[in-house]
Amino acid sequence: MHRIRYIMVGGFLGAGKTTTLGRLAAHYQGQGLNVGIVTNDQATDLVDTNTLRGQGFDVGEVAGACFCCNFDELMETMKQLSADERPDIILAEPVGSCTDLVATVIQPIKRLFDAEFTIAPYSVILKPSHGRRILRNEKRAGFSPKAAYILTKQLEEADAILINRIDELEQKQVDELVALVGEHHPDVPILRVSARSGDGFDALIELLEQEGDFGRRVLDIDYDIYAEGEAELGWLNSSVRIASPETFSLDELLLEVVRELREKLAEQDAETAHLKVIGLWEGFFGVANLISSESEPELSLPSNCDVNEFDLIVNARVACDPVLLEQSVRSVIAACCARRGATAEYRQTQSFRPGRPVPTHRFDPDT
Ligand SMILES: Nc1nc2c(ncn2[C@@H]2O[C@H](COP(=O)(O)OP(=O)(O)OP(=O)(O)O)[C@@H](O)[C@H]2O)c(=O)[nH]1
Ligand SMILES: [Mg+2]
Repeated sequence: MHRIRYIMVGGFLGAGKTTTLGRLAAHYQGQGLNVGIVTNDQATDLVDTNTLRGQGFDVGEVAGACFCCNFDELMETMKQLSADERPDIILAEPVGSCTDLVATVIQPIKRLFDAEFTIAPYSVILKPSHGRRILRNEKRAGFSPKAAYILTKQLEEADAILINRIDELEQKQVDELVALVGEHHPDVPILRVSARSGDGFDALIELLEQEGDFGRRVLDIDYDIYAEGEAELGWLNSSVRIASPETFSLDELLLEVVRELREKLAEQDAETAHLKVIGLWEGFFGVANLISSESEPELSLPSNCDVNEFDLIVNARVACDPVLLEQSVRSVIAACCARRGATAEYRQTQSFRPGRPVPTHRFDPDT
């Protein structure tokens, strides 16, 4: 029985993890390898799971708690992925507000499941806009000092740091970021990538093939600051069936929801970490995102579909009261539906502040 290659890619909310995993999965499948993906969230109804399944990948999900706090379910989910055919590779995406994953996920896999898995270098993606401000210690750098603490800890435990979105940056800006990250993390390889265009992925794939004792950078971390940083975020997952007597463009509606939510949240001075919506209908899907309050909403994966009925999933991670977040989501969806004479039937909504992380295991390789 071969050992499965465990490739985990971390990074803050909206950094580009799902886009990166989709690209890696397509690459490995193209090489004839059997690939499984595991997604993760604090609640059910994940845009990411549906996005990756929509692309034809075999995806298991750990929903309801992060990998570190629900380690047994991560292992069970990976076992399920192996039920039909044992994967060669499992790509895992942890929650974007999670850190300390080396001690609580990689080390436990190494210690308890060494016969079954080999560990690839743990890569962490840096979202340029956010990362630059935090590493430069600028004012209002990233929600709050406590949330910025999470991002810096994520980078600290990485075997490699990926500077993403280079398709949007000038060479000079990329060089500046590489220098800035290098000042803080002088011993860590830094890769320049675009998950969107695939630039830099040859180097990433080469890096991920390296054999060695990866996942060793166990953090010295203050769980009080970490927990308070996470709890500053309002978290919302909602799934809604939208139906109208008239046909309308699915993509326009997805973008409208994100655009109007952005406006509503700006009125409340609530900073967005990542707002993503997916529309699903009969095998078609479209995705729209907003990755910060300053950026423009975008249709990252168009469906090019006209529909009169579809399932909408909203995942919002915004620094505000979750009650206000839910009210904002409901009023925007109501307004978008009203314009089309459509109805919205809520299947499920969960809105909350993430609770304190309590890892199942926490191992230090030196103890
Ligand atoms: N221009 C550009 N956009 C990108 C790139 N990578 C990701 N994006 C976009 O950034 C947004 C967020 O990407 P995701 O892959 O969903 O980010 P994530 O890290 O998985 O987000 P969470 O799971 O919410 O933490 C999407 O709109 C992507 O299309 C990139 O290299 N260039
Ligand atoms: Mg994701």
